Amino acid sequence: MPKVLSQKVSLVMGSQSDFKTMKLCQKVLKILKVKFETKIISAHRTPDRMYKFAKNAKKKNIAVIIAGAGGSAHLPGMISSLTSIPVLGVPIESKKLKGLDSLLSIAQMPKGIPVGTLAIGEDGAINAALLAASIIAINDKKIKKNLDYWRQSQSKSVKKKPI
Ligand code: RP5
Repeated sequence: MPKVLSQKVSLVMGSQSDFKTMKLCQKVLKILKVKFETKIISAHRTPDRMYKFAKNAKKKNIAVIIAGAGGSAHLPGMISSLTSIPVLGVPIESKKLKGLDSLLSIAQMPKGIPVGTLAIGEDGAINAALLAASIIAINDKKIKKNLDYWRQSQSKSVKKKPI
């Protein structure tokens, strides 16, 4: 029987400076035991790297791409234009506009090439990992179990009354 490779998430970001936020994504994927790889890919500083990455992603059994970018954040949209693998965009909080620029750049994709857009910054990074895990869980019972357990623990951690 041929070995079925389990599907992987690819976590990419435009700059080393994005890792402060995107490492939370890694943290959640690790907790949920989702396989992933992490790369720096910039749409404008390393366009060849971006093209090669997006074109080879399917062959590498990547099921979901999470792309974090800030400012004029075209990385998620450009990757999505090169592959039909679902792309989740995390708007990084920028210095000048607090990430509103990143959010609008990622969310306002014209029709035809979608990017699933999360919240600005750390909340977005964490939710991108959870959403990627949910997509993987469609075909992976172990990940579904881990995700269900994570949600139950979250519910249990909420106190019934404030102290
Ligand atoms: C974007 O420009 C990156 O995603 C980053 O958020 C932003 C600033 O990059 P650096 O100047 O810190 O490398 O491409």
